[in-house]
Amino acid sequence: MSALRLILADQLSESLASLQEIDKAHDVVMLCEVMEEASYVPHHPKKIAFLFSAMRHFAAELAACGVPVRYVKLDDVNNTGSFSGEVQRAIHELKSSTVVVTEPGEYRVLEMMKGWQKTLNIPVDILPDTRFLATHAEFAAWADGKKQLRMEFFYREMRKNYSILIENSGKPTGGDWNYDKDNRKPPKAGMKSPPRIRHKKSAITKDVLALVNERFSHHFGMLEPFHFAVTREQALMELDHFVTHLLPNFGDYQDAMVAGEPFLYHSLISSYLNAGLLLPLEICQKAEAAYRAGKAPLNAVEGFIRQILGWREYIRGIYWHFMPEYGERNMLNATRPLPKFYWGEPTHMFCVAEAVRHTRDHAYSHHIQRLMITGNFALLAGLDVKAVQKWYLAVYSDAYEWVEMPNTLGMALFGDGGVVASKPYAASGKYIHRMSNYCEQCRYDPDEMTGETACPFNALYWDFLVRHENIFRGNQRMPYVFSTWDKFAPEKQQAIRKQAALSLQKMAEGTL
Ligand code: FAD
Ligand code: DLZ
Ligand code: SF4
Repeated sequence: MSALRLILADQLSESLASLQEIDKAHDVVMLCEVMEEASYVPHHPKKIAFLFSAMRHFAAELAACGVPVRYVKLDDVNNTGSFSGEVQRAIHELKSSTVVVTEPGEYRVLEMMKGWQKTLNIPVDILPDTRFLATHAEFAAWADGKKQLRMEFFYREMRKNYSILIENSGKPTGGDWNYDKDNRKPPKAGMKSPPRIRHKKSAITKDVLALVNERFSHHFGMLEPFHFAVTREQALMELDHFVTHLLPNFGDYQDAMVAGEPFLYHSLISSYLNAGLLLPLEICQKAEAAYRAGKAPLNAVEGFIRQILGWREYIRGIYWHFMPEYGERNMLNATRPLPKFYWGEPTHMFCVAEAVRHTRDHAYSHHIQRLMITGNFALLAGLDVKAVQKWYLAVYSDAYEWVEMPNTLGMALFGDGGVVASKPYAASGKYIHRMSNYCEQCRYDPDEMTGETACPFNALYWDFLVRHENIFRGNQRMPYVFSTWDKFAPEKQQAIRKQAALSLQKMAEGTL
């Protein structure tokens, strides 16, 4: 028996199921850089460079432990360009008798793998991804029979299952499950991001940067400067830096947005966690230890742990529970083409331009920029859900379909019909003005509803709600919204809708 063990770019953990019980005398571990994966959406060059460099470092670490490794580089002459092609070539050359994989993070790839048994005429063993903290079966059991799948209740179960922030009495630490009432403050005047770690480029990284520059410079996004962690050791440094220096303020400024400050108190660990360089439980345990040692307050620690133990696991559960039908949903029939300003063309909306700038420069923008700026605009303007998802999947270094899709389609666009979000995350310029200093630098005015300088988010907000009145008027979580609209004089209502139409027209013309 000789197994070909294929490891994907987002599976770089020694604890991976398909790396256990390896027979070093006969088995071969394969990692391959393939054009199909690098270009099925136009991934940000930083994302491609991060993944290729992390793959090469991981392969070298395995080889140093005596594991036979077959590493296929993107520019190897015989590279067939796809997972299927590389598996076929490898089993032929190595005379493998079986293929072992860990389930991938995307339905498309899972279907591909399932097909190999037949097309390549070889047994394919697809193992569960034990890096996640809730199995598919556990999520399905939790979801079973529930009318609404609310993250908050799933999260409480996860806290109990893993004894995170749980006292001996079984009660949540501090008495409450959720401390968001103490979180989410607007930014302080003059607030700056604390310094972040910058990792020195290894020879491997330098080679990868040259390759990515040559092959992918036509993709949206700046390749350099490049300071990503590309090994587990470096990723652990990032985590320690965050827990020591930033976690104490994480909760307070989680939703704040500051011009020129892309990172603030966010952890920046999602790329490392999703690629396998960090594991979710170790992150939660380190954060809890900081609280127990009196080094970070409970509101920050609980809020941070909720993102990982709660939101991240819940989002993955939703993806696999509802796919493939989930990916076809478009509850609000959103079909407008994605405007070019998502790809860096100019827009006068400072908040949107700033979120896109951060994205272009860092392959990163933080959660509230993704949700309440680019996501909110896409929701209000009715942008095509598939085009928006493709954008999010391409431009962020942490994006894989299992996590991108429910966040985009479900949370930001309400396109799944309210599975992830019980009400749409729709907001006017007032919210953005409160949570950021963006509006001070914008040509639009968040206090104006109509006219040349009115903030486009304002009229679009009302227009969106009225367009979908049949869905939202009865929503119990939006009690005052329609009563406010109803109180507007008919002329005001008409002027707002006219202003929204004008903004959509300007958006199409590229002048918004
Ligand atoms: P922090 O703010 O420091 O949060 C800590 C960690 O919590 C993150 O690293 C992440 O692992 C986890 N987390 C927080 N929120 C979520 C969430 N909603 N879903 C899953 N994990 C969460 N996250 C991705 O990892 N990949 C994506 O492709 C992705 N696409 C998104 C698209 C949209 C429209 C929205 C609204 C959110 C998306 N998110 C995605 C969730 C979130 O925005 C990112 O996880 C976060 O911004 C990553 O930055 P950070 O590591 O500094 O996170
Ligand atoms: C995103 C990505 C890219 C850009 N390139 C590769 C690659 O060359 N080789 C590889 O193994 N994986 C890559 N990936 C990640 C895959 O697309 C990812 O594993 C699937 O989408 C499943 O999550
Ligand atoms: Fe954004 Fe409106 Fe503020 Fe301009 S005024 S930054 S468009 S919210």
